[in-house]
Amino acid sequence: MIKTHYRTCNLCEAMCGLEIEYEHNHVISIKGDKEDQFSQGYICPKAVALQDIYEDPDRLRKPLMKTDSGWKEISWGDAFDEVASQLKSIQSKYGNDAVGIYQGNPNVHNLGAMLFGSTFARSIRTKNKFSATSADQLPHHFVSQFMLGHLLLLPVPDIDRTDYFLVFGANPLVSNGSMMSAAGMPKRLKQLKARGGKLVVIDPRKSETAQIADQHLFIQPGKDVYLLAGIVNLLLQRDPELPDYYRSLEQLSAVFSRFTPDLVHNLTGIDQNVIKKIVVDFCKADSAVCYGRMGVSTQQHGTLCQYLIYLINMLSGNFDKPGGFMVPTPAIDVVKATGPKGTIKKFNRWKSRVKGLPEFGGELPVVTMAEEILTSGDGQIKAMITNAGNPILSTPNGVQLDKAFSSLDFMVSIDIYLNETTRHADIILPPATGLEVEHYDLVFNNLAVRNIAKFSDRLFSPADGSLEDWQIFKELASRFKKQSLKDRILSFFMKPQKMLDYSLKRGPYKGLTLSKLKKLKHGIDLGPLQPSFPERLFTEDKKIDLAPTILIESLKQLETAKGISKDLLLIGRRQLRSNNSWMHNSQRLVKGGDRCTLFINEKDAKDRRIEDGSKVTVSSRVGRVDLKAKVTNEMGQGVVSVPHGWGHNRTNTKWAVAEANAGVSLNDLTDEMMIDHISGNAAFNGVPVDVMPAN
Ligand SMILES: Nc1nc2c(c(=O)[nH]1)N[C@H]1C(S)=C(S)[C@@H](COP(=O)(O)OP(=O)(O)OC[C@H]3O[C@@H](n4cnc5c(=O)[nH]c(N)nc54)[C@H](O)[C@@H]3O)O[C@H]1N2
Ligand SMILES: Nc1nc2c(c(=O)[nH]1)N[C@H]1C(S)=C(S)[C@@H](COP(=O)(O)OP(=O)(O)OC[C@H]3O[C@@H](n4cnc5c(=O)[nH]c(N)nc54)[C@H](O)[C@@H]3O)O[C@H]1N2
Ligand code: SF4
Ligand SMILES: [Mo]
Repeated sequence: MIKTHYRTCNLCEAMCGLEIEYEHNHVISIKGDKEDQFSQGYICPKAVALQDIYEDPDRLRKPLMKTDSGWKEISWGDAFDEVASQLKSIQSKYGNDAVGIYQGNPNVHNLGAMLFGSTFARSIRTKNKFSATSADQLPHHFVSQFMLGHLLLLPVPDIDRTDYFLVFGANPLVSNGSMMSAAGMPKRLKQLKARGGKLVVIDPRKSETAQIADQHLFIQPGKDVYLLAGIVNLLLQRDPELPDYYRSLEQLSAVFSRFTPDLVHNLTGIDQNVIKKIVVDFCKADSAVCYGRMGVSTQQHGTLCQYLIYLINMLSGNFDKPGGFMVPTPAIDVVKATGPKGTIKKFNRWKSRVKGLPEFGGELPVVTMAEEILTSGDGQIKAMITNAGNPILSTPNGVQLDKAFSSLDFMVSIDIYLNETTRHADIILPPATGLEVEHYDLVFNNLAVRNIAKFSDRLFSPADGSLEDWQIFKELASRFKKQSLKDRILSFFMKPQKMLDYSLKRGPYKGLTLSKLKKLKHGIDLGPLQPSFPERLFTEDKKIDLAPTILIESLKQLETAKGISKDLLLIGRRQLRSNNSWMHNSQRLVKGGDRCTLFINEKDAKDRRIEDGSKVTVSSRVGRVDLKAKVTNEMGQGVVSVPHGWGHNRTNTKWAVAEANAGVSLNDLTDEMMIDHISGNAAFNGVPVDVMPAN
C-alpha cells in the first residue's frame, strides 16, 4: 500500500516541507508539502537527492578499516576500540592537542550531531578544533558576540515585511537563503516587489538574484567595506535618534567621516549620486534591511563588512523592527541554553601554534589546519577526526591539506562517503542519515524569518546494525571520559526525543511539547518575528556597543590608498543543483553537461584570446586547474568565477557518479594565506589569478 510521509528537508538552510510517497522501503515520489506551515509547497531540485542518498550503492553502511590489501569492513565495537586506542596512544605520547577535529556543514543540519557533537568534541580535550564555520559565517558570530553579547544571537532580515532589501554578496535565488532560513525564496522576493518594495543587489556578478533586482551594482571583490563605510558615514550625517540601549554613538563620526562619497567612488567605481540615493531610499522606506552573506563574509574584510551591516541597520532604526533586522524567537531557545553572559571572553583565549591566529568560540580558523599538521614541533597535530566534512574540497589550498592529511599517524572520519577527505582515514564510521533519522532544526529555527517548529520522524529504519551520528558520538565520548554511575544513568536517558521535549517545555511557547508537535505533520506557525530588545541582550551592561574597540581600531587602519586593483580576481559561484561538495553522486542532479566552468567577461576573454567554450588554465599563488570557459557579461570586468565543491578527480575515492562528473576544485586555487585578519575566516573571494588558453 502506498503511504505518505511528511518531513523537513535538511539539505540546506531553507527547511522546506516534503511530501514523500513510499511503499515498504521504497520512495515513489518526493514533492513539496503544500500544507507545510513554512514552505507552502516550495522545494528546489535538490530535495530528490534524499532518495538518491538513501538508495546510493556507494553510500557507506558499515565501518571500514584501511588495510594493506584495501578497505575491510569491521564491527562497530572493533572500530570504536581501535579509534579510541589509537587516539589515546597519540595523546599520551604527544599531548592532547596532537589530535585535531574538523566538523563540517551537515553537522548543523543533523539533530543528533547538534545534541551530542560538542560533548564528544570536548571529551577529546584538544585546542585544535576546526570547522566549516571559519570558511563561512564566522564574521556574523564575531559581530554578534561583540555587539549583542552572544555569538548565536543572530539577526536575520525580516524579508516578508521589508520594503527595501539591500543585499551584499548573497544569491538567495540559488542558495535559497543563508543566515536567513526562508523556504520559497522566489515567491518571497516576488511578494516583496508586488507590495512595492525594492531589491538592490551589490555583487561582482549579475547573479540570478541580481537579475531580478530593481538595481544591481557591480563591485570589485573585497571592496564592499568602503561602500558600507560610506553608507554609515551618510547615515551618521542624518543625526540618528537611537534608543537608550545603544552606546558609543559619539565615537563614530570621527572614524567614518573620511569615507566620503568621493573616496568611495575612487575605491569602488560606484557613482557618488548612486550611493547617496541608496541612503535616501533606505531611510525613506517604511522598513528596510541590509543583509550580506558569503560574498562579504568570506573575503579579507569579512568581519568589518558584517559589522558595518549591523551598524547600517541600527543607525537607520531598522534593528529589532518589523521589516528590518530581527532576532527570531525559536521554540527551542539555543541562545539561552548555551549562553553564559558577557561572553566576550570567548575570543583569543589561545592562539594557533604556527601562525598565531586567535581562537573564537572554542575553535581555530580552518585556514591554519594544514600547517598545524605539517609543521613539526611541540603541539603538532598527529591525528585527525573529521566529522561530516570534506575540507579537501571545501577549505583553501586543498592540495596542501591533501599532503597534510596523508602525513598523519592516524585519521578517523565520521561520514557517509569514501570521498576526497575520508580516503585519508584509517577508519570510517558511517552513520545512518537523511530519511533514516529523526529531525528537528535546532540551528535553522534560530535563523528563520518566521517563528516555526516542526518535528520529522524517521521514514525508514536504518539498515541492520547501523548507528546514528549521536550514537557514534556517545560511544566515542564514553571511551574518552571516565563514566561515573551518575554519568551512565544520565546517558541512558539522554536521547534526542527526550532532550527535545525537555527543551520545548522550557521554551517561550507555553503548551508546546514534543507529543503535540508530532501530531502536527506540517509543522506549526508561531507567528512573525517579534521585537525582543534590549531584553535579549547578553552584554553585561544590557547595552549595544556601536563601537567595539577591535572593530573600530581595524577600521581606523583600513587602507584607502590603493584604488581599483588591476589583477584578475577570482570568486565562487553556487549552483542550484549542487550542495557544497557532496551532492554530485546523484545522477539526477549532475546530468545536463559540465557545470564546473569558468565565467569570464567578454573583454577579459578577448584580451586573453579566450573563446567561449574553450579550455583555459587558471593559476593562482597556490595552484592551477584547467577547465572550460564561458564568456558572459554576467561577470563584471576583471572578475572570474568558478563554482566550489567539484574536483572529484583524486584517486581512491568511491563515488562513481561524482568521479564521472569530476570537475576541478576551486579550492586548489584559493589561498590559505588570504584571510579576514580580524577573525581568521577564509577569504575565498578576490583571489588574484591568471587565466590563459590551455596549452
Ligand atoms: N571556495 C569556496 N569554498 C567554500 C565555499 C565557497 O563558497 N567557496 N563555501 C564554504 C561553506 S559556506 C561551507 S558550509 C563549507 C562546507 O564544507 P564541508 O562541510 O567541509 O563540506 P561539505 O561538502 O558540506 O561536506 C559534507 C560532508 O558531510 C558528509 N555527510 C553528509 N551527510 C552526513 C551525515 O548525516 N552524517 C555525517 N557524519 N556525514 C554526512 C558528506 O558525505 C560530506 O563528506 O564549504 C566552504 N567552502
Ligand atoms: N544550491 C545550493 N544552495 C546552497 C548551497 C549550495 O552549495 N548550493 N550551500 C549552502 C551554504 S553552506 C551556504 S553558506 C549558503 C550561501 O548562500 P549565499 O551566500 O546566498 O550564496 P553564494 O552563492 O555563495 O552567494 C555569494 C554571492 O556573493 C558574490 N560575491 C563574491 N565575492 C563578492 C564580493 O567581494 N562582494 C560582493 N558584494 N559579492 C561577492 C557572488 O557572486 C555570489 O553571488 O548557501 C547554501 N545553499
Ligand atoms: S531549498 Fe534546501 S531545504 Fe528546500 S528542498 Fe532545496 S535543498 Fe531542501
Ligand atoms: Mo555554508
